[in-house]
Amino acid sequence: MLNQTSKIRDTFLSIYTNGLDRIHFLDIGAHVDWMIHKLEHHPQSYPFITTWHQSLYQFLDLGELSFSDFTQQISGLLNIDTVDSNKGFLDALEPHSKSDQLAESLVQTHLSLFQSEKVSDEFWSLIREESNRHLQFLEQAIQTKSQVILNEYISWVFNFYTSKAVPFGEVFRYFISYRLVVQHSYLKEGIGILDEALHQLIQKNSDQVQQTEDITSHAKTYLDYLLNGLRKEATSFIMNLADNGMPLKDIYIQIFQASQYEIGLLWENNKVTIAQEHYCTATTQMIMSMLYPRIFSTMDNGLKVVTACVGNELHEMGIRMVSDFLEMDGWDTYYLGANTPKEAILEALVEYKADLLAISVTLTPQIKDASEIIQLIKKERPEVKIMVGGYPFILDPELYQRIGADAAVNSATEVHEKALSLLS
Ligand code: B12
Repeated sequence: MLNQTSKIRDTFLSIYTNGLDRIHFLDIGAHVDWMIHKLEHHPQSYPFITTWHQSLYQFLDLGELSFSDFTQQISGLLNIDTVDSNKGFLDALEPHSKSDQLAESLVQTHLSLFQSEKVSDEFWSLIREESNRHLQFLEQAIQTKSQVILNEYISWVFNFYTSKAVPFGEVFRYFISYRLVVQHSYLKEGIGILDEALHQLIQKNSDQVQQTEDITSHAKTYLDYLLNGLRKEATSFIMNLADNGMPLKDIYIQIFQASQYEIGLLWENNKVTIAQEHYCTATTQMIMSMLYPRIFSTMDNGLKVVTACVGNELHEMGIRMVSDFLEMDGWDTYYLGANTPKEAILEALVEYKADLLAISVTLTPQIKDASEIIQLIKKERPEVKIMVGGYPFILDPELYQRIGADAAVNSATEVHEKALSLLS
């Protein structure tokens, strides 16, 4: 007992005499692990540990951090690399546990380390809902060897939470728990790219993180109508532009795509509600349908394409645009929409005798499904060319090769030419 007490005293002393600015997060991580181990194996030390623990909480109560304090603390966090000696409850993680189980462990770890009073109710429900996805992004970044995808995602997580007024300190503490769990799980090989992504985050300045897009005046007018619930006005605005000769492809890219990207940024920055985003998306889809008679009027070029989103992918407007652009260029298109099962895609390719399969992925976890379908098609229908597109392929231009696709392009405007070059 004497030893434990003096160790706790030493810990106090080292924290307070070294001063916050010189504290290494290596120490914090190790102390947290040590404390958990002690609590598990020596419950009699509880009163001492509790006192020490409370001080540690005060130390970690970084709710009032500025962005630069936050980045400084993250730099320290990156130095935790030897915490696996006394891992306590982290031992319970199965080496191959699935991401949903791991997400539960992450939530429990966070609760054990920081206790519920240190986690606001809103943040608590966010991390309960979203920890699984945060882990799936890391898993896919590891599997596809894509640093840039993780960089972008960590930055997104940071911006998404802090724009909801979650204090920097809470996000920081969550990153501590996330990193600890990753380090002791089947994802531990990802610790290097995770640290790099955290490094990248701290190099960004806070203004860059918050920026929204600079959109065209047509897109701005259209979005203003939608955000004010003026669906009829928005529809007439687009129909007038089309009647006055604005090319459909320009309406799609410069107005529909631009306003969708903008609404995404506004939602990410907590400036519009989910309901407003749904309303905008639904209205744009409705107007796209009203434009269909103009799309289907072109000549047939004899080529056939199946277009789809895979896995749990619900973002279907991008692939719908790809489909419509190919239709305008004379292709016969077979649009399957959101979250299409692998088998259904294969059946459609066979039944439809398609020359091309176009797959869209917006969320990184769906890369796994895209990769599986590509392997299946390459085996069962090797003559079909496969093109992929969407956010991860824009971020990482070589990613398509690593998952076995024949090509990727960044926008519906480039699809026709690229497809012709693949099929020639
Ligand atoms: C609308 C929307 C939704 C809708 C989708 C409804 C629908 N019917 O499509 C709903 C509400 C379902 C949704 C849900 C979610 N969403 Co959402 N969503 C959006 C939003 C605002 C617009 C998407 C869109 O319509 N884009 C317009 C199209 C035209 O653009 P595009 O997809 O990029 O497509 C173009 C190119 O990429 C390319 N392309 C695309 N596919 C292909 C394929 C091929 C073969 C080729 C060649 C080219 C190509 O060509 C297209 C045309 O030029 C985006 C914002 C954004 N930046 O996109 C967020 C966004 C994608 N969503 C996001 C998130 C987080 C989610 C959720 C996880 C939220 C949640 N907590 O539940 C869920 C996930 C659902 C799921 N399992 O898929 C984030 C993703 C963040 C990240 N870092 O990954 C974004 C970026 C919002 C944001 N800024 O934070 N979403």
